Amino acid sequence: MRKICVLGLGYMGLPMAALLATHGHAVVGVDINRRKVEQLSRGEIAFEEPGLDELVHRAVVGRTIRFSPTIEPADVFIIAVPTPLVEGAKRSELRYVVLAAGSVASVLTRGDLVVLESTVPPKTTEKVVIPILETSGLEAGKDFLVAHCPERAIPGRTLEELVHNDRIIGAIDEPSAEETRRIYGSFVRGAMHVTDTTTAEMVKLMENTSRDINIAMANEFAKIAEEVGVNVWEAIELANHHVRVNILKPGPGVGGHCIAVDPWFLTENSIQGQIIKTAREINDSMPGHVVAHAERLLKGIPDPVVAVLGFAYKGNVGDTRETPAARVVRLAQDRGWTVRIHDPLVRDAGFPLSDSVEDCARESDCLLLLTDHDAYRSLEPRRLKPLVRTPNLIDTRNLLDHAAWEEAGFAVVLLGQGGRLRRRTPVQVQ
Ligand code: SAJ
Repeated sequence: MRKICVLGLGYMGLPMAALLATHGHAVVGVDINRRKVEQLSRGEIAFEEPGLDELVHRAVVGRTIRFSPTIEPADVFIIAVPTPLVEGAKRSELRYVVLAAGSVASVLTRGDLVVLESTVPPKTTEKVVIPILETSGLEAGKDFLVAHCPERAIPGRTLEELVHNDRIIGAIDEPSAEETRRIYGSFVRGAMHVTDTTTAEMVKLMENTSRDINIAMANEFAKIAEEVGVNVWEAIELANHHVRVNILKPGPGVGGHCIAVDPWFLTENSIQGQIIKTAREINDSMPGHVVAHAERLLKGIPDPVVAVLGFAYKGNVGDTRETPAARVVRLAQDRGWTVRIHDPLVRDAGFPLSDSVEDCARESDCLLLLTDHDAYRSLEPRRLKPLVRTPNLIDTRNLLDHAAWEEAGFAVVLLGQGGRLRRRTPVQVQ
């Protein structure tokens, strides 16, 4: 059994802490936010993640986890603090990593292992974290062990993916790799691949950047399809029948704390990165593109009211970090439109939220579906039609049955559909 301090009790740190605490370790969850520590100590978790409540509860009852605002000596330190962008700039804010490494340095002793989980620009472990840890008077590799083990689990399936996904262990030497493998091996069922710390940093950034670029390609296809009168969703589905093609889906933009952020970590210290920057710009242009669709539909309507359905950054989660919905709402408000927002999973949007879809839709001039929550699939256009002032619908996720909405009297715009919507004709298979 190892005593493990997990620093940062957010979307990744808390699940990690709970998994370690239910797999044979004594865990102290540390966070500088005292309110969060008090809430967790009372068993309150500030965000939804399947299975997490139960796992934390199990660890608390089994007394293998406790929460504290202050770090204490331990055998292992796992740093899982946020690495956002610097306000108004396209580069990483490493302030929390620096603070966390400094606090580890204050209690570090010979033989300890320090693992950095936070996503960081290449060379951060070597050039930023290790020098801070060495202010303890101890030397990395000689006196203590270091690894960078980037998290790769997807919100909404964090626990399942933390257990079953492969892990990358970027270690400074063989003993660091071995000890990290031992700790993570207590719950990870995927393979663990060992490399150096800078390669591990780069791998994580490449994964998210590749997804960002592929989504940008889908978004660009959507814009071109609108110009040439093609339904991009149908075209993508057909293209994906090719054995070596797998195009992702267009949408109102890329949100979340990772994919919209991490690509900039690759470009911040490099003169390369043209595709990366362009992809970011294309994805960032999507909220404006969606609002331009709404502008066309709302032309001539005085004091329009827009009903936004879905505020989370993606379907079936309540997470609003970097959500493109916030940009859509602000752009709409800048035009003087009244915006109402509904989301069945979001607790705090930073904007007032309607209690029900009906409240949101009442007397509105355009329903704007931004998030592909399963709950929205069962929306009934015939029930909403008498409530709205003008029956317009924009579907940015291709979630709804457009024929049914048109039959109920709505004018429907589907993102990535050029010209009029047409019924899907079955594709002939030879
Ligand atoms: N999106 C699209 N079209 C798609 C797929 C996604 O528009 O075809 C949008 C989503 O709506 C969302 C955004 O992209 O706004 C990102 O969603 P996501 O589901 O692609 O990814 P995240 O941000 O929830 O999690 C990603 C994952 N990375 C990869 O799949 C390479 C996850 O494995 C990482 O652990 C996570 O980032 C992270 O923490 O880095």
